[in-house]
Amino acid sequence: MSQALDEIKIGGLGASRRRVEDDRFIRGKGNYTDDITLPGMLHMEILRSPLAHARITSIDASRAWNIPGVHLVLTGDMMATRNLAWMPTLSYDTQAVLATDKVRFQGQEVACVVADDPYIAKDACEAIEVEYEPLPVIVNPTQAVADGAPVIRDDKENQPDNVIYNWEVGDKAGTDRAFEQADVVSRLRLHYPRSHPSPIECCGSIADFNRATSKLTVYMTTQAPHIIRAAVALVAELPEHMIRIVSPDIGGGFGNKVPVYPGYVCSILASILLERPVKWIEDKSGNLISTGFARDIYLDGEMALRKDGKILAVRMHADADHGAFFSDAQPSKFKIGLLHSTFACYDVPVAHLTARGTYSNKAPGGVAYRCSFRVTEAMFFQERMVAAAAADLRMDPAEFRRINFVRDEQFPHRTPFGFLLDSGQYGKCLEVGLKAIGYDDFRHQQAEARKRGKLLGLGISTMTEPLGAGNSREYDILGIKMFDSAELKIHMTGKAILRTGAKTQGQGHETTWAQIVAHELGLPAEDVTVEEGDTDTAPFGMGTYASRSTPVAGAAVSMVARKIRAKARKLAAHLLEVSEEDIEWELGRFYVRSAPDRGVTIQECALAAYSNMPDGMEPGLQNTAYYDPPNLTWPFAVYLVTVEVDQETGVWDVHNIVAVDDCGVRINPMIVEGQIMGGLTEAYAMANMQFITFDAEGNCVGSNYMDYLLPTAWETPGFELHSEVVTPSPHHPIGAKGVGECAAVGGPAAFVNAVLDAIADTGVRNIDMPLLPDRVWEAITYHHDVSGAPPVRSDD
Ligand code: MCN
Ligand code: CUN
Repeated sequence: MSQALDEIKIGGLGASRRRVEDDRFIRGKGNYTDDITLPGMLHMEILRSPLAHARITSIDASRAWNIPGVHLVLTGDMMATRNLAWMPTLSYDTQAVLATDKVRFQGQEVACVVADDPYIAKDACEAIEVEYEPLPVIVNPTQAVADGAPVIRDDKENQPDNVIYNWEVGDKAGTDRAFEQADVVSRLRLHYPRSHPSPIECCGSIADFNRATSKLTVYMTTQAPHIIRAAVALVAELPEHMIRIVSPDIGGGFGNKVPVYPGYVCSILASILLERPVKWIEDKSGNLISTGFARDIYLDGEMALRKDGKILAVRMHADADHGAFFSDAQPSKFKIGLLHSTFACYDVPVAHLTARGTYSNKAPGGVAYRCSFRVTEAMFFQERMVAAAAADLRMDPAEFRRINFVRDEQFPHRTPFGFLLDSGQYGKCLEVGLKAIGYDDFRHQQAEARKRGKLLGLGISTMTEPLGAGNSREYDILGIKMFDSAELKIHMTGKAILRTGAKTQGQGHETTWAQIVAHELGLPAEDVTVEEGDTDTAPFGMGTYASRSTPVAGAAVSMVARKIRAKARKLAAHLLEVSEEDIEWELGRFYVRSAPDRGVTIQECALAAYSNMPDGMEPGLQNTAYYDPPNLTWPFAVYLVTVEVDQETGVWDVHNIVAVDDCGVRINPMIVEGQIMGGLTEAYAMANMQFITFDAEGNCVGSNYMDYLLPTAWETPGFELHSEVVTPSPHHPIGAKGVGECAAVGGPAAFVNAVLDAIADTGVRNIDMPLLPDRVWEAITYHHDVSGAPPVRSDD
């Protein structure tokens, strides 16, 4: 006779619970970094370089110092006296905090002013006189390795050129042999342009050094507060226990808020020097010109194919433009992130990948933007290659995928680059997608439309993403192993507070983590408060990026709740006066196996933990779990897009978008759908309208929202989402896989494939993103590929 609670009713696993955080967000009651005002707080602004590459011959800040209301002017030389002119990056490189010798990209931080208000600070920045001696500029990898190229990083010993790394993975000899057996070799070269996460809230920090207690508190926009605490301890040489990093509400991160930026460091030093709180809030152009660029990678690939469509081998090379400093946050073993997750969902017998990273006179690039460390590039390349290969074989692209997918019975599947895929049903996802978009019908309509001179196209893209770094064996950042944590305290009245080492930026952790607790313990989700982002209270964790929260911190939430349940079971046995072995659990309640009517609720156990514990038992009901995942989780998705291209103008319109996402068990289906819609919107933006590029002088074209377009609800097409395929992760405690980035990762290729399918008759194999109308028009009109980013275009 079961009295188990209805899990959906208490807001457990699978409940589309409304987001608790939205109550404050939509009322304008969020507490963002810029909302915080501390007594005596001063304001900091940054002076940025107008030039991309130049020697600094002099900096005269005397006029700025004399402006009333100015408290401090920081320059590189002053930073140098404190050993803070340079800082280490998360990829074992160094980055200038404030420029001393040279500026290396347009927008680079040259000086800072701290004043009574931000307007005085901004005016004073303009009063600083900097003399520059311009140097030749490098804006792409070809220029970076050209003979006689200026060495950008002449500050570094043992850096004779602009090459950061050469990296390779896979089996070269085996791949070469497989190519000899090929019936057809399909080739493609493409550029994934620079893109910018561009969260609505820019970066910022408020540093508050208290001389009386020697404690430094920093409120800041960071996705990884504990890593920042460690970085500040090392860079500023402060004891770690005297540093408190608080990440309050974050207005979107998308990867932009993972790196350490000079503004953070300067505000901290300014607060230490002035012994007053110092606030730095970046403006939009500062954010767009200097922080967190992603992609900017040239990919060359070859696929060895058998006539019947089987992939025999893949060979690829990546040229990554990292800008002036190599500051990616990524697992240290992998110089080009997880780019080698490419082709993971296909049964490729053998593969080889080489990658070269180079410096250029651009802001640091290569950071992850809604991708698990370069997976966006990996999947884009894969799906564009697959489309090209199917075309070369004159095969239907759906059929080509079908024959090459890893089959259900092959899991766990080892990829040629060494990853172990946990689970999936790839073929089934594809069938659901094809049916939903009406694939066969569409092909008829397409043929009909062509007769009438109308260009319709359909693009397919699939993706599988390695989500959930660690395990700690393989994944670390600067040697810090990647795992995560959760701490759960159950109060005596059965209400609870949960804290994790992750940090929500809009993903809804306050809602979903409580659902996991509800699922494990039967406490109503609304009785569980979730807190993240304060290093003084949260257990140590690596933060939120790479959609690792559900796979790692979310798993820790399950595990800590199970520890609590184990102790509650002892309390239940004590209350029911039976031995623990005679106790059974059902959601929210322990009962006596032989007498199911006799039971106690989890709330009664909680009260007993403080008021009636058995002899010898430690009082209280709280615990912490650190979770080191055995493997990554591998969600899978199929995205299908139909478009109509206008021949005369090159403008293309989206007709339909179908998304089939299999992210294992969904904690909150509504939140998952929101994540997918957000990702598809970003995918559409990258494919259609976003272009941050650089002219030959290194001027950043696109550092404002007139050039770099953000789609609103008005431009964004509608989506049809499918959730019927669920393949639980076999190693995650509740079978969930990450999902936060899937659609941004897999989406772009669907749009590009659709446009290229519409103009297939022209023989054009590639148009690089963004598929702006002039580029599409050029391809249609001249029947040639349109590749690369200005100023280098393959046809120049
Ligand atoms: N979820 C779920 N069931 C699953 C998987 C996830 O209900 N099987 C829920 C989670 O509980 C969580 C959300 O979906 O509330 C996203 O979970 P997850 O996939 O674990 O991703 P993270 O929480 O680690 O979020 C990071 C991811 C990244 S890396 C970027 S970039 C991105 C993204 O999330 N940035 C975002 N989505 C974003 N969404 C918003 N609103 N703002 C950002 O900055
Ligand atoms: Cu990949 S951008 Mo998110 O990892 O913060």
